Amino acid sequence: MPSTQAIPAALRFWHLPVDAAKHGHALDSHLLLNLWIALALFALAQVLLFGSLGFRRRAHRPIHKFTLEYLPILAFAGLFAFLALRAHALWASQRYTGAAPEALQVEVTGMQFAWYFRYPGADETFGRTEPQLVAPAEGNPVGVDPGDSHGVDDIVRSQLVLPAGRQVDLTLRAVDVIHGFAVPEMRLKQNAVPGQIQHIHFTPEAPGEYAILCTQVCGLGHYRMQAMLRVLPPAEFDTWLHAQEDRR
Ligand SMILES: [Cu+2]
Repeated sequence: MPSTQAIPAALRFWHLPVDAAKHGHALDSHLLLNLWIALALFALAQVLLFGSLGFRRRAHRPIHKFTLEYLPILAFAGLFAFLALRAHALWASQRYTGAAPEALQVEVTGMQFAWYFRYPGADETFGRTEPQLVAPAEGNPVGVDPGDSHGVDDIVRSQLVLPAGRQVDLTLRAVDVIHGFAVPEMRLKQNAVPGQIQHIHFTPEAPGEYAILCTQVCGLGHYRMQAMLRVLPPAEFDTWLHAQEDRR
């Protein structure tokens, strides 16, 4: 697939956003396969439609019902089952397979109307959170329990910073209503649902800055619920993370 830069500016409006994640190519290929098949079926339908205008059925050559009805139905059922199962396998590979043990753990919390990102700190374990402790104005936006020693070194930021080339395991939570965590360039979209923990893992590959959106209409301030994802080269990420640990 050509990169976005290789496409003339006038034609970019229909093109997909730049693909900056490892799994992006497989998803884009599947999307394009769906579109090409839809185009081919549309063309076939037009050929059959116009062809039938001049069709004269000859009495001595009856078309069997199986050929006319059941065969196309079976063919379409097989085609759509193939596309659906392939799509499901791609979808499930980021959710059901489990992240690699060495994946970077980051917790994402959605609330009206902001995203917060928590890193587990040096002990690599998230501290306990309590809904009644959520207090953005007092510097505890995700409700980390100060009584839990694992939470002492947790780092909470309003910007998501990740290293390029390393798998990331996101744990999504929401504190009020359903929010939709989406980063088009990372081909990521997953709802954050109050009372549930959602996991999604992926590997960002291209360093850069990408917008994090909310794709659920979550209230009057939904339009301004945005955050920034910064993907850094691994060495720069390590420097950034150590600086955050010192700052905390
Ligand atoms: Cu939202």
